[in-house]
This record gives sequence, structure tokens and C-alpha cells, in this order.
Amino acid sequence: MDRTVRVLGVPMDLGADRRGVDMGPSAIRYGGLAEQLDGLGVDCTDGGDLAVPRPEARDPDADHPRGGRAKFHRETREVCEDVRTAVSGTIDDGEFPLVLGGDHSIAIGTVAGAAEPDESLGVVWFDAHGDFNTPQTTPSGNIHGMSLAAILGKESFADESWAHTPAVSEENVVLVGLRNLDEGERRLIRESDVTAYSMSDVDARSVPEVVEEALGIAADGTDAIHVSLDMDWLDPTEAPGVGTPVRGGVSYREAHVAMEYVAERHDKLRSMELVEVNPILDDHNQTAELACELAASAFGKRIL
Ligand code: 6HN
Ligand code: MN
Ligand code: MN
Ligand code: MN
Repeated sequence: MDRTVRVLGVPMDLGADRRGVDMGPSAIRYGGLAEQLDGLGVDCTDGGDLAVPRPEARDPDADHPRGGRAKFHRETREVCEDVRTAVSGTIDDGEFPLVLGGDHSIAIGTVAGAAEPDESLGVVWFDAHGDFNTPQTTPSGNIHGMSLAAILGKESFADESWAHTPAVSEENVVLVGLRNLDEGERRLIRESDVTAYSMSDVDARSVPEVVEEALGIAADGTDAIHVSLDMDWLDPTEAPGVGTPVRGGVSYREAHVAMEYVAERHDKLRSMELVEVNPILDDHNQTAELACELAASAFGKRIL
């Protein structure tokens, strides 16, 4: 990585039911993020944490989208607008935004900030989940399960300019590692033009093959790519400290190899985020430490 990395923490937990992901940015810093990047010779600055309202101080049902349900809808919009400003300002300053969550709803702001006007942005979304619910399909009302659908302007998100980022085309969006989908989002994914690799696809092929193909699709004809890494992409034996663990995820080595392929694309990589680390559910901060290690692999760390 030849650019200075600017770390931006977003202690966001309004998009998820389980408390604790708001401590993710602290846990990841404590897990040695700056040391990992320093060891690689990557310049790193810390932009601090953005302000996020506490859920206890707000009413989750104060504002819902018309014809649907999305808890803390107004607060999520406000936080994501701040994330957008911080990310786009980082890019304008010539630095690389590395955003630390917080729950996955923050990706709505990261992607909006990473997408420069008049450009196209590809996205690779490593996740056990599709995050493709909408206020119309959601079984939970939690926005972290809707963030990719929001970015793509699905259903009522089409009318929400803070969320819908037209610079991202479905043809350049790739989901990798799916193993838990709700019925409505499953239908939306199948009807869409996004490419989705389930864990069955990963099993039948291999992580290197699938990830290489995914990055190629995100990079095809686009100006830049964004990588969103939900730590529940990994198997819970490796990453127990996440809010919504699902068995059958990728192994420790497979995750590293995937990030090594991300590093190969670093000329096109514009931004990255590490989300859903929940220190309350973690085992001695191992999930946060693993997130730091994976960031290092994505920024060029090699064994030999
Ligand atoms: N994540 N599909 C479930 C929901 O509530 O919509 C779970 C979403 C999990 C989201 O892990 O980022
Ligand atoms: Mn800009
Ligand atoms: Mn997610
Ligand atoms: Mn997930």
C-alpha cells in the first residue's frame, strides 16, 4: 500500500439487535491494527471515531420508511451521512479510508463516500449474509441486514438518496460466502444482476478461484473497488466475536488467502471496511486480532 491509511472508527450498533458491536473499533485498535500496518511499512493515521447516538437515548420506531420497517432509520441516515463525509474527505486528501465498525449498516455511508461523482465503483461483500433485505422484506427491522439493498436502491430505498448510490451497478457487485438468507432477500438477490457465491460454490470450487473471479467482476469496467469484510464471513470457530454467527464459514487460512488476492488489486482498491466485531461475545479479543491480521494481508503482508 503506497497511500497513507486513515483509520475511521464508527461505533455503530443501531443497525443490529445484539449490543456490543459499538465497541468494535476499540477492540480492533487494541488488537494491534496500527502495529500490524506499521510492521508492513504502511503509513497509518487515526482519524478517531465518529459520534453515534446511544440506542437507549433514542426511539427505534420514531421514523420508519413509508410502507416498511427500519429501526433507527433517521439516526442511521445521520450517521451514514457523517461516514460518507469522512470517507470522501479522506480520499480527497489522497489517503486510503479503512473504516472500522460497528454494525454493517455503516457500509451505506462508506460506499457513498467512496463513490466519486461521475465514476463507477465495484463492490466485493464478504459475508455469511446477503444484507439484501429492504424495509419491505426485513424480518428483523435491523438495517445491518439491509445495507447492500440500500446501496443498490432496492424497493423503497430507491427514494432515499442518502442510501442509494447509483455509481454502484449491480453488475459490479459480488457477494462471497453466503450461507444464511431470509426468503425475501433471497428472491431479491436472485432477481438482481449481482453475482452471489454461496458457501456451496466456495466448497465446489475454492476460495482462491471464487475470490479471484469476484474481484475481476467488481473491477470489470469500473474506476475503483470497495471491499466490505463482515467478520461473520469466517467460521465462528475462528471468529466467535460477531453478532450473528453462522456455522460453515471460511477457515483462517482461506480468509488470509482471500485478502492476499485483494492486495493484488491494490491499484484499484479505494476503500475497505471491517465490520461486525462484537467484543462482548468474543474470546480474548481473537476476532478483533484476526481482523487486524486480515487487514495486513489485504495491504500486502506475505509469509515469504
Ligand atoms: N449482518 N438477515 C438477518 C436480518 O436481520 O436481516 C441478519 C442480518 C445480519 C447482517 O451480519 O451484517
Ligand atoms: Mn470526493
Ligand atoms: Mn453483513
Ligand atoms: Mn453477516
